[in-house]
Amino acid sequence: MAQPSSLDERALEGDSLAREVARRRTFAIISHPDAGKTTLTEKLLLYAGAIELAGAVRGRKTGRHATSDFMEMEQQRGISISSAALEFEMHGHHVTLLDTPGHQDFSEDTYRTLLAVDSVVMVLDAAKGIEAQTLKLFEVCRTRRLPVLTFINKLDQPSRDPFELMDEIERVLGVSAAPMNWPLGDGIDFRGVYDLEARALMLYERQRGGVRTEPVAVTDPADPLVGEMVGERRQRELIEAVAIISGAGTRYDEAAYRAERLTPVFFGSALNDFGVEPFLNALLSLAPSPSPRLTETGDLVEPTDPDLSGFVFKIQANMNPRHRDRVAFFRVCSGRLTKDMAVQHERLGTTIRLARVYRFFGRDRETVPEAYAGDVVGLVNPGRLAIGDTLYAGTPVRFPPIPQFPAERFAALRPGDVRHKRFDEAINQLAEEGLLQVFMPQSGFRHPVVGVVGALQFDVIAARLKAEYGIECTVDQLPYVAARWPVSTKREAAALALPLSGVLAVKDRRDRDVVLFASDWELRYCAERNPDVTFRELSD
Ligand SMILES: Nc1nc2c(ncn2[C@@H]2O[C@H](COP(=O)(O)OP(=O)(O)OP(=O)(O)O)[C@@H](O)[C@H]2O)c(=O)[nH]1
Ligand SMILES: [Mg+2]
Repeated sequence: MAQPSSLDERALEGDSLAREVARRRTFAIISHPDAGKTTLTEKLLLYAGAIELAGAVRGRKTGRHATSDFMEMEQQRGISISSAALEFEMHGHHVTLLDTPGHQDFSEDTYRTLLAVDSVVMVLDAAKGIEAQTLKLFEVCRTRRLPVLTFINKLDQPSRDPFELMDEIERVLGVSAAPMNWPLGDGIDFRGVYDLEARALMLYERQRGGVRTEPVAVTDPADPLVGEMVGERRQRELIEAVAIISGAGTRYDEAAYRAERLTPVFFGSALNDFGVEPFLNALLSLAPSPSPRLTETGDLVEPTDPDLSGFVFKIQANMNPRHRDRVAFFRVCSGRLTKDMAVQHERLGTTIRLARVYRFFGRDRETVPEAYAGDVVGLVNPGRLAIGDTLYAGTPVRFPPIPQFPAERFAALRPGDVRHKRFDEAINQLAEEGLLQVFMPQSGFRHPVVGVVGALQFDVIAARLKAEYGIECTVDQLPYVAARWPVSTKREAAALALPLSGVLAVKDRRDRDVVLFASDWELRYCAERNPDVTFRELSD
């Protein structure tokens, strides 16, 4: 694209950049497994008009699967394994939504995704409140300074007292919780929610074949209409609750939300489409547009800065059987990205051309002519892009590296047939995605040893090797719990003194020495016996 020549043109260009940035909302949905992230995602897409029919997490009856659970194993098991990017337009906003997996074995993928967003939706199961994995992910949001909106889900099932849930959010997460609506009953007794600001009842009525929801404006909770619609007992409870909330409760405060000191809380039921539409509207109006990003040197890159910059936070191969390729997911942090533009590859110190730029919708993709700060685009550029790479045009920048989680489980992979080249290629591609680390034993086994963070990842590896590469593979789990890269502090490295058992000497993909340890005991033993060697947790 030609550079704007005159001052006027530059000002116009700046205006349009500012407009594009202001209308963008980029967020991730997080929670403990099974709270309903994928279901909520699907319903948000439905309201946004981005899909016509909601798929189910376990779509056996209808044959329709959730858009964000596109991997075969996700559909079979009804869990999310890998984050999915979904982009759509709504009410003049350009929304990028990232549905993340809740299971801790896949949390590295979730952590990376949290680097690419500007805010977060936290989903809680109304019967369970704050669960372990939600707490962990919330802590990450806090360190990343991400504002959090809360959706308390599954009110159609027996739920905990809403005050107790609010109290738990405040106590366990250490933030204020500001209710935006209030539930009337729960489980089979669930009658809907009262919108505290709009003073409207949203009724939840079970009907054959579905649920009817209708906002009904009322003057306040004591309005006789309320009693008519939900019964006297529920009305009394609501009057009491609203009195407590307006007396001692936390009110929504934009500055506190943006500063991660407060989370606005909404109640609903994603599965029954209840409370999803008002939540989506609130999301668009409350969630922040893309914020400035810190570079590795501590400078801030403004989203409206005219020079393009951004980083790769995820790589995934073979997302769609029709396109067997490797996609690097790139978060734009500033400027305007246009198709075919030439950008600097910071790590390689070379120029690359962005010839294939896509916008994603689950597994589906379309070519994008341009993208702005906040957007997540898929770049197809096999082998040249790695997780954490910065691309820029104009002023050089480098975004902070994306830390890799240390592997805690190890297994030898034995392919059924002997197409070694194909097998090596497959393993290398999965390693590029950060799904596994590959090691070659120095002696003993002939097969590669892979390291992962959680055991479920072994199932994913076997399933993907079969589905995507046609390789049947046996996974033999090995009794090691840690990998360390020995680095000698002396110039002439002596041979390592290793115990006779409980360790395995291997090489990594870059042919560096690595030792696998069966327990802390062997690790301590080695550290004591090799005082001139530090055992580093990660290679880079
Ligand atoms: N009763 C009820 N069930 C729900 C509701 N929302 C989701 N579910 C069910 O809860 C289960 C888990 O939902 P998912 O959307 O897959 O949960 P998730 O948070 O995406 O789970 P992971 O991605 O595996 O972490 C599914 O069986 C859903 O049908 C709800 O509002 N009410
Ligand atoms: Mg899910």
